[in-house]
Amino acid sequence: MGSALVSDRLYVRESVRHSVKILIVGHFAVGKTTLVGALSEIKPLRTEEQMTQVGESVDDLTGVPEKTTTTVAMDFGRLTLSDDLVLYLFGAPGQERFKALWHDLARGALGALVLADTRRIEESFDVMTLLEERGLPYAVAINEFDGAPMFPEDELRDALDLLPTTPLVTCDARDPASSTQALISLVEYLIESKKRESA
Ligand SMILES: Nc1nc2c(ncn2[C@@H]2O[C@H](COP(=O)(O)OP(=O)(O)OP(=O)(O)O)[C@@H](O)[C@H]2O)c(=O)[nH]1
Ligand SMILES: [Mg+2]
Repeated sequence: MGSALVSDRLYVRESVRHSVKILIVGHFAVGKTTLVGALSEIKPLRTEEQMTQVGESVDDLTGVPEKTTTTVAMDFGRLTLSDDLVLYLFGAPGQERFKALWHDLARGALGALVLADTRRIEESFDVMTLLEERGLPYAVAINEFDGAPMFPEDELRDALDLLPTTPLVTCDARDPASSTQALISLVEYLIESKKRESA
């Protein structure tokens, strides 16, 4: 196919046989929009709205002072992971007030990548609980912000109360290669889980 549009990756490759919906979740300002933007091969759909001074008491900007907008509905992107597999990425807002929307976005998803920040680890629990309630398998990716504390993996697993099988990786949400690796760890885990279920 010599079409400029195809080579620009606007359309899904003809060889693709499987498409999978993946949620990108995590608390406020953890880097969800950044990660979907870094990964998406199409122009990501964003629903950013300006944050106001009134919102300062609701959405805690500690550690991300330069942040001026927040996602009010979803992020959407697409990533072709192999010749026959395409992932549709849905970034869901992390704040409690968007919970109903979160449930709608989760419909039909095969799994989730939970972004976490070591400066606010306890803020990841709400979203992990939501995933567990829905029975959605997930992997956790620590988005390494500059100056954020680093901990050994076993301490992080303890702090996040992860099952031994739950993948835990680190990433830089701004970096496509690093973010792709985080997503691959989730997809491998989903494939392994499916194999175990059907064994
Ligand atoms: N240093 C650093 N900054 C990051 C990283 N990821 C995101 N940021 C910055 O952190 C801020 C928050 O990122 P967003 O992608 O908007 O976070 P979000 O989770 O989508 O935020 P909400 O939708 O408002 O919950 C932005 O200013 C990003 O530029 C990272 O890996 N390192
Ligand atoms: Mg966002």
